[in-house]
Amino acid sequence: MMLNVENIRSQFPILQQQIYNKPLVYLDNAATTQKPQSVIDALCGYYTHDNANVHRGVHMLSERATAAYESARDKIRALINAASTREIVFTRGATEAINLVASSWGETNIGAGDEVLISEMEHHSDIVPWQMLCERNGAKLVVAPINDAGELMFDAFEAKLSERTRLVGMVHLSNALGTINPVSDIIAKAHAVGAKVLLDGAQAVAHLNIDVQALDCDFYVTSAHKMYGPTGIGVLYAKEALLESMPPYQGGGDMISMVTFEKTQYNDLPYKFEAGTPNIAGAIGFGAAVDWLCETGVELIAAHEQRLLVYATEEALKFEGLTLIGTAENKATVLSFTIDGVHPHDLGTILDREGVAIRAGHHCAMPVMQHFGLPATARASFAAYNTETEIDVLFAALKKAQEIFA
Ligand code: 7TS
Repeated sequence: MMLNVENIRSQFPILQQQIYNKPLVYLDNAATTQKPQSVIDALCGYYTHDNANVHRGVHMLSERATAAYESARDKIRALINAASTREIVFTRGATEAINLVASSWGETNIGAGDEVLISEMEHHSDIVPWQMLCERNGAKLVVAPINDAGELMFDAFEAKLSERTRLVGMVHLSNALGTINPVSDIIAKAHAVGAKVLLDGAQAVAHLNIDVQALDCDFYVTSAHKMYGPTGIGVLYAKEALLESMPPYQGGGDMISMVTFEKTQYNDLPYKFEAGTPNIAGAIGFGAAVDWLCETGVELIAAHEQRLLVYATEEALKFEGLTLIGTAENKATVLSFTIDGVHPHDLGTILDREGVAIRAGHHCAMPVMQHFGLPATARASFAAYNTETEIDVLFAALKKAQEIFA
C-alpha cells in the first residue's frame, strides 16, 4: 500500500497557497511540520465548546476539558507504547523535557566526577542542559565522535562508557544529518555500565515506530509540532520508578496534593511534574495529531519519505558542485547539503523566491557544523505531503541559484 499523497495534501490548508505566485513547496519539516485540518479543528473546537481549566472544576466544561486532556495523554502513551499514562508528562516541548530531566534527575544523580555522555551530532537542546548541569555539579560532559558520513563511531562511543557514566543522551534521528542512531545497541551498552539513557526523539516520532518498552530507554522526549501537532507542547516519557524517585521540576498548582506552610505533599504521577495550568489546547491538538499519524500510518509515511529521500539523493549526486552533508547508511527524511560558491543563506533566499521553503543555517547543531568545517548547510526535510514534483522544483531552483552566483 502507498500513501495517497493528493488526499493528504488536501487535508493541509496551508499548502494550498502561493508564494511569490508560485505553489508553496514546504521542505522545512524538520523545523516544524504543517498541521492537518483535524488538528486545527481540535484546537478550535476546544476553545469553541469546551474551554475550562483541567483537574479543578466540578462543572461540565471542566470535566470535558479534563477528559480531552487526559485522553490525549493516553493517545501519546499508546503511540510510543509506554506502560502507563503515569509515565507521560506534558512539557512545552522536547527542550523543556530534557531540561526537566537535567534539573530534576540530574541534580540528584549527577555529582563531582560523574560523566554525561552525549554524541557529536546532538541538537543544542541535548547539549546545553547537560553542560549547565555539569558546570553546576562538577561533572564532566563527554562526547562520542561521529565519522564523516555523520554516523556515530560506535567503538569510540563504547570506549567512552565507564562506571563514571551516569547518563547517555542521544538523538534518535539527527535533524542536521538525518542519521538514525542504533539506539537499541546504545541502550544495551549504556545499561551494562549502569548508565541511564535519554533519547531525543524530536525528529523520530513522526518518521519511525517507537516502542519505549521494547527499547528499554529510561527517558524519551519529543515535540508535537514536528509531528503535525501544535507548537508549545511536547512530552517526557520516563520509567515510572524513575519519575517516582525524582523531585518536582517546578512548584505550583496541580503538582500538589496537600499544602501547608510547614510542608507540601506532592501530587501523584504524572501531575507532580505538571505545575500550573498546562497547555490544554495544545495537548488536545497533540492528541489529534497522534490520531492523524495513526490513521495515516507511520509506516506508510516513512516508506513515502524514504522514496523521496532516495530520489532527492540521486538528484543531488548528479548535481555538479553539490556536496551532501550526512550520508549515513541508516538515515531518513533529511537532505543536508552545500553548493560550491553559494552561501546556504543565499540559497535559502533564492529558493524562497521560487516558493521553496528550506532551512539554511547550523540547525541548532553547531558542533556538527564544526565537525564538517562549515558555517552552515542548506537542508530540505520531507514529510507525508511532499512529492517528487516538489523535489524537481527544489533542484530547478538550486540550478537557478547556482547560475546567479556563477
Ligand atoms: N532535538 C532535535 C533532534 C531537534 O531537531 C529539535 C528541534 C529539538 C530537539 C528541539 O525541539 P523543540 O521543539 O523543543 O524546539 N530542531 C529544529 C530544527 O532542526 N530546525 O528548527 C528546530
